[in-house]
Amino acid sequence: MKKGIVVALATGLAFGSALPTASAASTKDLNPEQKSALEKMENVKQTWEKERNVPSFLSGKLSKDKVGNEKAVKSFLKSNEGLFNVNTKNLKLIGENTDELGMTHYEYVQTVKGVEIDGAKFIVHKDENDNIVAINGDLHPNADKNFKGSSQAKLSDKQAMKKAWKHIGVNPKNVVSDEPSFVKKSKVSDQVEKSEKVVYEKDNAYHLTYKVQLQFIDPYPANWQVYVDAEDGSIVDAYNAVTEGATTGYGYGVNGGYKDLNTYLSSGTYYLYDTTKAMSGVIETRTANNGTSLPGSYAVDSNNAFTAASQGAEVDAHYNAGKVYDYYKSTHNRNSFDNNGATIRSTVHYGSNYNNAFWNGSQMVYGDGDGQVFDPLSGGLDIVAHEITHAVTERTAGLQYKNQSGALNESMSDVFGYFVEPGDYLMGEDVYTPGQAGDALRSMSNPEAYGQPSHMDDYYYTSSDNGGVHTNSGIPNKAAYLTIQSIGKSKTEKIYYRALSLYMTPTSDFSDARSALLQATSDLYGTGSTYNSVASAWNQVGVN
Ligand code: L5W
Ligand code: ZN
Repeated sequence: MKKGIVVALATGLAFGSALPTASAASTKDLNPEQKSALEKMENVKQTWEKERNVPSFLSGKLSKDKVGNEKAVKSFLKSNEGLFNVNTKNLKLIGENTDELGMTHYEYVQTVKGVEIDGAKFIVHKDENDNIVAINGDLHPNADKNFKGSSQAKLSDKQAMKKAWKHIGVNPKNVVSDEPSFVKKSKVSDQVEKSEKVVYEKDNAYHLTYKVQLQFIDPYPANWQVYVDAEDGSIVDAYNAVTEGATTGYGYGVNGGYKDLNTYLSSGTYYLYDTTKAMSGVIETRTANNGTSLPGSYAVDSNNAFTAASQGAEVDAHYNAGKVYDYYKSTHNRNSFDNNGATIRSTVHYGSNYNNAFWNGSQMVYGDGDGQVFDPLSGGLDIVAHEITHAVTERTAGLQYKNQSGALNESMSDVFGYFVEPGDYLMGEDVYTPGQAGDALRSMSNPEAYGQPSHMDDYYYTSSDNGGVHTNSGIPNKAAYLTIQSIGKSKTEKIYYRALSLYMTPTSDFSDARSALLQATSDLYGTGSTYNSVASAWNQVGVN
């Protein structure tokens, strides 16, 4: 509905002289009856519905005589029929309530041949002294004249509902409503579909319709409003009234930091569901609710503020996954781990006191830690980068997760953890041993500090941990550290990504990694000093 602007009129003013020319209710549009009705009112503020030439909001002292009851209200309306342009007989009282200020509000709906016009509510407000002080709502002066057809429906409401389901292309047998599970789902329940007869205005024509409401949450959130012509069954109008869409919220991470979040609103609930990555799938975050079944349920919030302490793990998993996506896209033009826009799913609150995180071949999984060894592991951006890099490695080099290729796989995850979160050469420090400052799970610059070798002379032979993949990764980690120190992060990350995605294979060992990195270096920077620096880094850890 188009609304005009509000203009104030002082009583007794020559009508029109105070009206700005831009006013929707230009005085020349008012008929003499309207003018004279308004002149009898005092201190009128008014807004007009321009196209129908009826007031949509009037306030002031609108009634001369006291209006003590509904009958008096009706006769006030009748005496002002020329102003409102509708037959008072067609206004049906649907509510009357007196508020704590002593004002009484009379609610009417306009009808055509006894059938209500959809949305045509009109309210008369009187103060405690029985003066009408405001009138507002939606009036349809041409409803009778432009009413199409008869007031008798040819369709039954069952037939109308069938037409509505057909129109939206959903089989009612396949929908799930959000009723509690104890409600029997043997048939489409009243909650899922409703129908009522209304007159519906479309392009100034008035149709007798069934307003059919179809509400369900699966296969997608819906609150369809379908207007089915009651005579010929055609669809006069239809829209889904569910408020849906991408939005931004916020929350606090594991260590209390404020984070902006890309979220999604559906049916009044906010999801950690990020649809903002162009040409890509989504980034979604779930919770296992301290169980172990995956993928778990969506992490949600009722007001888009993920601020509860228990939501810290969800906030960081979501926020950090977005950061890692952005790193791979902006630095390597890689669109998600599969370079084809795959959805990045994380599940937090996995198990109880679980001191680990992993990529399970299709998603990330994070424990909460026991609070001694670890805080919730998604709180470490380098940990999140480590896990997503396992997915990248799987889809590129495919390094087998055992012995040297496995240690190389682990090292790639740590090294890209550094690239995503530079600043220090430590791994996991943000969530590792919360009671102890300055320590970490691993160090790339000083692997020995956390029990890892940094030279082939100290290679650790074991049958546990798939041949010591988390131990021997210290050797390639140290080579990466030496390379970064020598040629800088920017060249090193390009070399590493190129080697991982083009030259390493599932069985690559340390020596093959050296060859792959040197080939990538030669491709990108030739065989001069940069090349020599990379070779030297590997020489220093005993791989030559
Ligand atoms: C952090 C703790 C262990 C790193 N995965 C790892 O291979 C870790 C997962 C999360 O080394
Ligand atoms: Zn790992």
